[in-house]
Amino acid sequence: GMTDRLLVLDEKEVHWFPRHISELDLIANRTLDAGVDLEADHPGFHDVEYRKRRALLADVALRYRMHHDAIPATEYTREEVETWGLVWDTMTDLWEKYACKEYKKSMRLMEKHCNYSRDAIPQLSSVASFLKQQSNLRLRPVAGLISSRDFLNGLAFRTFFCTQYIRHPSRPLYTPEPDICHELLGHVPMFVDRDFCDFSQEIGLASLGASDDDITRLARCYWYSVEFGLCREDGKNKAYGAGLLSSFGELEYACRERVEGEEDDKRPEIRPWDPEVAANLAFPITTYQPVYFLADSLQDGKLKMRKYCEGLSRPFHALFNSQTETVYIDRPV
Ligand code: HBI
Ligand code: FE
Repeated sequence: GMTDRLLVLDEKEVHWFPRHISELDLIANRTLDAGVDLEADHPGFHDVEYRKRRALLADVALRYRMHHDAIPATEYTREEVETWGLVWDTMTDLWEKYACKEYKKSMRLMEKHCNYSRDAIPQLSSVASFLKQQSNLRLRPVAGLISSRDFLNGLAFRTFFCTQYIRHPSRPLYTPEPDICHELLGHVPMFVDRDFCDFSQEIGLASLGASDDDITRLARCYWYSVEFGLCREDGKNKAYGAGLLSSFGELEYACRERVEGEEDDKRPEIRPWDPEVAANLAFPITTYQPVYFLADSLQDGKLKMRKYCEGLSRPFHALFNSQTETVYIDRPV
């Protein structure tokens, strides 16, 4: 298809990339196998009802068209709401202690404007219109995991691909993949913050037409910041990464202060946020992270990210016009 083609810019070949937001429809549905078909070790693999539910929600995402469609309402079952409530109840004290101030502030707003509570799973459509208003971030339903390139290309358009299904009820505090709890409780409150959206979009813009090696580097930067980032606040380490903010075990592991006499090998390594270092450090996906990166602030994290992206080699510079929802490119003449 056209999205697999190369573009030729100034006699250099670059990977195809979307130029208008509507073209995200061309990449959003390229779900990786493990994104739609559950793998044999998934907690829901043998559960026929669960698999039907997943297929239904996948269908909503696959049919969605950017620009034409409002996100359809989803009626969640009682069991799904119970899973959500359990995650919520487990996380509330931990957020109080370890979430960054931007997260906590946004959480109050989400409660007020988007019906965030332990008793109901908020509707994506309501969350999406709130985010549009606050930070101009867009949500776009997706059926499951997509490639790093496709996922990051969405961020260039200030668009976050968002799953809608929930984890299997047999393991309410575990999920091998993003789910609605991870998206709405981990990512969304951070996306109320404009600096944080700029930060994410910076990575996205750098991913357009990037080489495969640069995509790997940018995906690592994304992982160590948007998913597992820490920032300094009043002399303490707080979480702004969604992977931490939606994980009861790892949030405490990453943020709690050292206790008297504790051995170093029980503690994660914490390094100052440096995209150049993060870009070259592979990460595990099935265990707690051995290394976390600590930014001075979200603002500082964003400036360092911008500087790093400017240093990547590409025959053009990409800019997003939010009025036309188009990416423009500047080429050296
Ligand atoms: N796909 N649907 C979806 N959600 C994600 O959070 C996601 C993804 N693909 C790749 C990815 N995240 C990251 O791990 C980076 O590779 C960008
Ligand atoms: Fe995530």
